[in-house]
Amino acid sequence: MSDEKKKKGNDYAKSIDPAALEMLQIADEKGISTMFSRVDEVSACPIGAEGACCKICFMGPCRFVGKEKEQKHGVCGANLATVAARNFIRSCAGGASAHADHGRTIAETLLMVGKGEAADYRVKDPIKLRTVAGYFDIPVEGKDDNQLAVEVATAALNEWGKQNEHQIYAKRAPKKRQELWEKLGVTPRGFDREVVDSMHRTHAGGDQDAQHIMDQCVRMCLASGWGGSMLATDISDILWGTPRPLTSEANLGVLNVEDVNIIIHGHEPVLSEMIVDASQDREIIEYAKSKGAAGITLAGICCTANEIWMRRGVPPAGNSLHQELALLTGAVELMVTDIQCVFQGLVGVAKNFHTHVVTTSQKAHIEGATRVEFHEDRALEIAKDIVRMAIDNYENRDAAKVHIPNIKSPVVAGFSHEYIRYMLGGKYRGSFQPLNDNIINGKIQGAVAIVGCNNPRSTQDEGIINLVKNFIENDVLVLVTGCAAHAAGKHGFLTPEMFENAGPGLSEVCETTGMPPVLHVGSCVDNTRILTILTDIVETGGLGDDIDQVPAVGISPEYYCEKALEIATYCVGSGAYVIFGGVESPVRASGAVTDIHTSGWEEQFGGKLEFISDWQGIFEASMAHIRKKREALGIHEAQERVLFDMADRRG
Ligand code: NFS
Repeated sequence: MSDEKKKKGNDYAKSIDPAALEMLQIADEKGISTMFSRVDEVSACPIGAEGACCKICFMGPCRFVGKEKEQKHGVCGANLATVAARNFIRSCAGGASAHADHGRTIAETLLMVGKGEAADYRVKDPIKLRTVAGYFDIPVEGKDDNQLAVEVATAALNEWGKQNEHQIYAKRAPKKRQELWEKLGVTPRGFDREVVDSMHRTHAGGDQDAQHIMDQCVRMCLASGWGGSMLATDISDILWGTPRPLTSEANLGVLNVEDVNIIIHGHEPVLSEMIVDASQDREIIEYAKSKGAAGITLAGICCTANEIWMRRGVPPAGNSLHQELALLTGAVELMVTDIQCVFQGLVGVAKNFHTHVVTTSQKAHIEGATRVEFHEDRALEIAKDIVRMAIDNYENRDAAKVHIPNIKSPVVAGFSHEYIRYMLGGKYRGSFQPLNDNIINGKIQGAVAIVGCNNPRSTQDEGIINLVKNFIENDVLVLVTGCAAHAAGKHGFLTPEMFENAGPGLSEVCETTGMPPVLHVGSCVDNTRILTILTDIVETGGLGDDIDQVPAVGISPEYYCEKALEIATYCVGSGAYVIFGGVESPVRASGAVTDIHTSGWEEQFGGKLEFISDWQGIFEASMAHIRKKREALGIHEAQERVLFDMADRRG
């Protein structure tokens, strides 16, 4: 949606999700403010929205406005390119910090597990523990899980604090990519160093060359993508299991009027996994029954929902714009939160009901919320206290205020790259070869990753869903993560039967291999699984020798946050074409920085970042890119190739 259209306020649909529309009607009737209504009350600052305001010192803020703004200078002499580049890298530093610090917490938990200091957790995937030990060159023979957990966690935590050495995980990229990073000087050092470097150089009077700032931006984001975030994914798999497909249901209809309903919202599985355990405890369930409830329903919101959806089958209640709507059902006894994408508006909505909003992270509290600090060494005990608090609140529910939309869809989630290999090649011959073969023969034209957020300045789910639908119809395999994965699930796109809605080529491959045309790959931190998949595709052969040659596109149709910008940047640095939709570029005021993000990065990295507000434009640009990459590989003419079927695999 264009900014112009947005300025007109209410003249666009708030959501294409019928459950959201039903709840918004209730919000209107009750006069309860939500993100959907506040977005019309708070108009975006037009100068800040395009990255043309500099407030990093107190001689300003300096605003760059008017036709000649690119020729103007701030009090210090900075031009608009410098200002926009500094604004962009500082946003990415926020996003990268969130993702990488999430990884640090998971690594610290693994260390505690290994040392026997977090008795409620254990190593659930010892094979992955040994795989990760291999990345760090840690010998595994004769070591038990706990000893190895200590060694792996210690090595991993060391990555955050490295001074001049490069991150070990950078070696997981295709060889050619590593050489390119080396040549361009962007191979990432320790994560903490890269963020401090970025904040330091963008202090007033520091780095004042847009290109030079953007080079550091890529290096910092690579440190988060191939470092902190990828470690978050790997160590989560070690502690809670590498995902395999699980069935569940998605949307607000998963809440149960007869149960104590608990929503878990945020990002780190350290908390959500324990809440799942606590809510399944026999004694706790009996306690809920003693209070008159039929049982306990646990449901997730945002990315932590993805984590427990794909590992435990816990139903997702919705993406980030559903967080307030879930409370509006009046049927939620308690929402327990940790970090990121948990909005202050929740407390205002909860006040109208009996709902407790509980914050648990040392890093995050919301004024007016109930505080129960979470500590890994007493994890299950604290999780049980939180669940009991929800049960005790059940009797305070006002039946007259309860309205749960009867809307939910069946979903299958949890396609880790390990599982995709297994699904395509079987236990002993797991391989991406069948996928590559079918991309080469044109049955599958290419792949897109649809990732990231909701944003109330776009119609909720509209861009995501139209893109998913059109891509599969055009034989493009779709991978989804984060809030985009929720959208795909809510709208019925995460089932194997979806192959019937795919184009003839993709449909045939899906039917033969059992692979759904839309694969739920995980949470937002798990976008690193997509880097691994792309690297596997490259290493399997036949589709070029680096990520920028693969016919693939990364898309965030409804982005809202700094994390999304950081993901975009590490994907571009890895060679991907990335398109963001909904709101336009946050630094569009500067033609020079826009040029760096597009033609400049394409020349340097073979990938680029574009902002296209409407989904139709995103779709066309993506298909054109896929065609261009197929042509470059010489695979644009249709070829007939034999599909791998079960007999081939057995052979
Ligand atoms: Ni990621 Fe967006 Fe938040 Fe997850 Fe959802 S909003 S950048 S998808 S929950 S992090």
